[in-house]
Amino acid sequence: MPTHHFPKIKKITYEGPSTTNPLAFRYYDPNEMVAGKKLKDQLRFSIAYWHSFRGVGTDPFGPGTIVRPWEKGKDPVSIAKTRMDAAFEFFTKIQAPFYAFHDRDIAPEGRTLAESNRNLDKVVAHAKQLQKATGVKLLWGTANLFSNPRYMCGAATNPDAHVFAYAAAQVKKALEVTRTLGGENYVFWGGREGYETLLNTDLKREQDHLAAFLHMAVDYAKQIGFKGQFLIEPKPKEPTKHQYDFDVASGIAFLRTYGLEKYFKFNIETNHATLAGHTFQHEIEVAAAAGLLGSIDANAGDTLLGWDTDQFNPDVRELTLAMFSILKAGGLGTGGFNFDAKLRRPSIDLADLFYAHIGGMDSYALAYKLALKIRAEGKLEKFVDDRYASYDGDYGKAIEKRRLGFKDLEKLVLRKLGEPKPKSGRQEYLENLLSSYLHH
Ligand code: XUL
Ligand code: CO
Repeated sequence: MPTHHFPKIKKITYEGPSTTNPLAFRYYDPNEMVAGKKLKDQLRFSIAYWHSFRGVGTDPFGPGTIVRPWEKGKDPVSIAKTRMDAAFEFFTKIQAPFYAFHDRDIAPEGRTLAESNRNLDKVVAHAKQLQKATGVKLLWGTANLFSNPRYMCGAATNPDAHVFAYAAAQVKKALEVTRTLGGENYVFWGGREGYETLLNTDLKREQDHLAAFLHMAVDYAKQIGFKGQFLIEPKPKEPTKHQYDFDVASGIAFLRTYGLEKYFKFNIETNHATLAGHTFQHEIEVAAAAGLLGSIDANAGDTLLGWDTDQFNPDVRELTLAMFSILKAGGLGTGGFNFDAKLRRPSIDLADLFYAHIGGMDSYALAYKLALKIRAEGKLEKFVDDRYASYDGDYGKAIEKRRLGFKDLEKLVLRKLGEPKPKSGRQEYLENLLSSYLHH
């Protein structure tokens, strides 16, 4: 594999918390054994192709600012292959074991679907070689069903069945290439599956169509022997005013309404959680409570901005709480931590791509270790267990088992229990306890 796209930057290695080298890890030591496995196998970090190799820093007020030296040449397929060489050099140097892509990130869209498919096949063959040469694996694949103008009114929820059919054909191919590359999951993010105004929208029909689409994907995966986990990535708004996969709770309701809950789990993105008015940890807990926690799109928003800024997340407190809930739920299974995060518009140097991911990976590695410690000491969990201990007692247990009704409980209160004794929720004590782990 050619290794000349980042000539000034060597493989990033672990140098420990006291290093002053900005191109070294302080907490992420990929080969460190933690909780019985190498850290890289515990965290399963993944690089988002669309941001790190297709993002150029555009915003609504101006064009791209980020110019990469490998983006040269006339033939878009050869440029795509060279770009992919650069990407795999980066994955290797940053020590990320996985990557994730949309079909149109890795290969250029052609004039027809047939041409797009041919382009994809050529680049996928190249990806297969690079995966083999480097050992880097595909965490998930997905289809871009939102950039091309044909999808301006949605893909599976488009009022035009012709667009639905086109999107189905595109996802068919994306599933095939994800299988070819050994993708461990396949993601559906809503893209433009939502509405701008109810004046022109049949909401019920659009939701029925989305469900039909997802059932077709499940059926086709069975036909081609794709065994990866399907994931839904909720987002409440942007690009549409209202996205149907608003948050995990509405996603669960949707999946159960249409008999899809056996086939899907959730890919939870930090910034999408905050846009929905939730914390990251809340979305993780809601998915975990339903047994549907799948994977994480690791990023952060800006609390002062109401859109998806997709930043790398330096907030170790937030991440420790998230990790705590993920560990409590038994981990992510085939999922991982995919850095769905992009450089700021003025961060134009190749080194910035490294600084960004070093920060992201270190924050998660530190948070993971802190969460393990919190769990090992068990003080937080013990507090919560004690708080609910009355449900382990005789009538509490009977309530949980639904063996008692209103009449029984009325009798119990009138004859025996009387007035409950208030107990403190101890929030401030618990905040201090959490801080004691963060500022050790
Ligand atoms: C958009 C977003 C997507 C998905 C993949 O907000 O997060 O990049 O992760 O389609
Ligand atoms: Co995402």
